[in-house]
Amino acid sequence: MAPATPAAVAAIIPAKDEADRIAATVTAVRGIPGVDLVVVVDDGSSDATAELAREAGAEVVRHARNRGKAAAMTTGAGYVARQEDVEGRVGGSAARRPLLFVDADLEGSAANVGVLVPPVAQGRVDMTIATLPPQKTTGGGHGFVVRLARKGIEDLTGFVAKQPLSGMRCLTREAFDAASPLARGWGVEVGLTVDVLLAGMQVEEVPCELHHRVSGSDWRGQVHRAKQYRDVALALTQRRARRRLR
Ligand SMILES: Nc1nc2c(ncn2[C@@H]2O[C@H](COP(=O)(O)OP(=O)(O)O)[C@@H](O)[C@H]2O)c(=O)[nH]1
Ligand SMILES: [Mg+2]
Repeated sequence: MAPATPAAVAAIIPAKDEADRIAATVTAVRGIPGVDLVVVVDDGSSDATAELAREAGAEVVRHARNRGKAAAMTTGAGYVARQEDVEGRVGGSAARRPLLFVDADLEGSAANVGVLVPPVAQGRVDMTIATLPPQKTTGGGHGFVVRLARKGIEDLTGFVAKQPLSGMRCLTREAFDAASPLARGWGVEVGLTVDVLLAGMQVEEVPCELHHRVSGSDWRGQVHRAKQYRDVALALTQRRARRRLR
């Protein structure tokens, strides 16, 4: 029988200016069964995110300049692969740790992403995605980006995602490789879902008790959503074009 807890999982936390939350998030992720490596990728923060992450027990990789979430995830996965090379984990991607991507703004609730791990570690699915309960504060968005993402994923793959933009995911190294190079910026989640499914792999959404900082309706929130829309649209356009070429 498969073990109840996997031998090893690597957690990757992309972070930009998360000094208020990163320590609590790292501490919670370090406590997840099976997680033996926690990497924070500090994407050009102007605050103390990197120092606080290190103090909380994470390994920290820094981008000198802000390069976006997808670039940070790629950097994190590369860091894990190099660690595994040093450890002598040979035998191709199957010998490598599943990767657990966790947003930096979840604080203590990040402990609950642990439910994403067993289905992947036990080989039942290739990628799990967390779905979040209604948040304590409501967002200022109107669901445009979510609808664009959901419809785009469904048209390309037939998969109907409840929360297509959720960043909390656990996936095998094979699944990560199938989606690489990752869709840029905020298109990364949609790109991952489409690419993993089109590679013939299994994806499952798993309810998870998570609470994050919700983008508001102020100008910052609007700018965030505009960038998300642009990046999601680009990720979908590229994948439609690729499908036409096949
Ligand atoms: N690498 C990287 N991560 C970012 C950037 N901006 C935000 N993040 C991280 O991406 C995650 C999700 O961002 P967040 O602002 O919470 O977006 P939301 O959850 O979609 O509202 C958090 O872990 C952030 O720290 C960025 O420019 N680069
Ligand atoms: Mg968030």
